[in-house]
Amino acid sequence: MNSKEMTPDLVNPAGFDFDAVIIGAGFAGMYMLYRLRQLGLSARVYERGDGVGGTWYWNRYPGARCDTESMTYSYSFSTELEQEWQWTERYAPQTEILAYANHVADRFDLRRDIQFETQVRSAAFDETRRCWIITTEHGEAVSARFCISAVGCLSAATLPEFPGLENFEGEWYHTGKWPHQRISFAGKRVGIIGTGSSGVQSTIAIAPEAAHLHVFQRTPNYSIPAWNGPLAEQDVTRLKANYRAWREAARYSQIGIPFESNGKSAKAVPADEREREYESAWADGGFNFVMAYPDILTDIDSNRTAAEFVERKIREVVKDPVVADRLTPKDHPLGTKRLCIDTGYYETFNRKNVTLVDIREAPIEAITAEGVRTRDAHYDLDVIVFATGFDAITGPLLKIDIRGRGGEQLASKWAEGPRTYLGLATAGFPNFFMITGPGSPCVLSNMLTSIEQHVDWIADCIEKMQERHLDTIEPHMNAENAWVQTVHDVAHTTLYPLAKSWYTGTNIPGKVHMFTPYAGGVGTYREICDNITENDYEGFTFASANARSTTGPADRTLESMKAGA
Ligand code: N01
Repeated sequence: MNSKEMTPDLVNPAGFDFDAVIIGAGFAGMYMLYRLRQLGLSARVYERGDGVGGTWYWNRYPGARCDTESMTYSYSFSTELEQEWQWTERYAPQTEILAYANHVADRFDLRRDIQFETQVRSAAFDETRRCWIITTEHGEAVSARFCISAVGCLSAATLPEFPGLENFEGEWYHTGKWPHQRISFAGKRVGIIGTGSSGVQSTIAIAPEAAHLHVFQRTPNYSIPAWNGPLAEQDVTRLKANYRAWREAARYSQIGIPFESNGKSAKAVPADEREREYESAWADGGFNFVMAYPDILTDIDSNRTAAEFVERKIREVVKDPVVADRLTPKDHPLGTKRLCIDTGYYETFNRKNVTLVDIREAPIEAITAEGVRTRDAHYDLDVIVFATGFDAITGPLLKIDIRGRGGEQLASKWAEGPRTYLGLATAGFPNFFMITGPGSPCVLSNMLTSIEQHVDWIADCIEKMQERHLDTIEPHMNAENAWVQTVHDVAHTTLYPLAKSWYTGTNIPGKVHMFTPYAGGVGTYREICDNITENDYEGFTFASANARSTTGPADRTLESMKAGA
């Protein structure tokens, strides 16, 4: 007996094609499908790739790996899955994460509800029927009661306009849309443009293979060692035995990864104590480093102590002092541009076949038939790798023509920046949910922790709507306004807004500059969401076919939200 047969009263009574359409079959879309099936609901997932995995399907560039540890960057919803899957390295390579995504799809029989190679073009709310009409690039149109975005935050790759690219006679690739076949760099002159996480990882992987590698850097970023390596059997066994407590700690942590904080201010402790702490955090590697003191991301003087430590490390590793200086960030506090996590990045610049090109000093003027021309020189290249990033957080959503009540376009509503309640929903767009949307911790967190929290919240909400025979849910405008203000205010208690980065939208010409993730921490955010649920969905408006009813108190005060009350 399938779940639909078990709960016939829950099945879509209005004759829509599906109870829900989910856009995207990455980790968010797959888990959402799993949870909706548990409720006995019908769902169709549309996925533009020909396989599951989202980010890990598209980002196949050499060296791509997750910089959250594999035992943490994984689903927690199934203890069997958790116990049976064997991660082999501390930080999993893209191939292993994609294999994991495929294993999940097979293990839970998800593929039968996923339509691959299908991009969603538009989603429009039909006010008369109270449903969403979703149309695809193939001209297919389906109706669904709920439309759930699982498009991810970093899935709209951007290629800036470089004059002359069409004349380039070599090969070129974007890290975020990497081909499926292996690309050989052996004996080739390669140029990488961009030094964010993708550029850092590709540099490390391509340098040993290429005849020569030119790294075109506009802005240096801080990179912290991962110390990646094989996972020790005893560590895996210990963590698997303790998984429940570990996951729970992650859920109530700052960034969805359990760290123990010393609770001190970096600038207030004696210099020798601070040095020992930083050495220890450096030796642990990864995001541990920025968590060494809780005020590194909120106090500029404390931040400087951490930045100076890393800058010293760069000078110790990189033999040429001019190159070391060029690799040293000068325009932003540590961690305010997304930290890179590497195994051997700075060391790569000691190789004879690697050259760092400072394109802040001498910008790229054009791509020519033979390579890249900067203001000062021409670089002959056989391959160019664009590691130029993404139209982050809002980009993937706004590529779809999403229209709510009265035909209002999401892009118009968000013309001055995204407006959401909790990053989960937006007023005027009933029954439209966003998994890890703008205004939630999203990219400031371990994505798997945040995805599971949002999916569970959405699934529980839909279940309650079924029980109460409610047709639609949407945020009340007052609650949304207060939340947008909260996200802004919390961001400005941190140093994040000081950097030009994809966090603030400054990497995209014409994009509104605004720090959109909720920076108050995963644990605090979860408590806010849970309190809202317990307070009968405070700030949300529900409606049913028979009567319009506001079941949640509409007006939330800023103070109550900040306090997570
Ligand atoms: O993109 P980025 P990314 N001319 O935006 C440069 C996640 N991720 O793909 O800083 C010249 O960080 C740009 O320079 P500048 C992770 O969250 C995770 O690397 O704008 N250069 C910058 O150096 C990450 O943060 C993982 O001056 C240009 C680079 O391109 C996010 O994805 C791995 C330019 C873009 O860096 C994005 O990372 C990979 C131009 N016109 C990615 N335009 C892991 O988990 C842009 N640049 C390991």
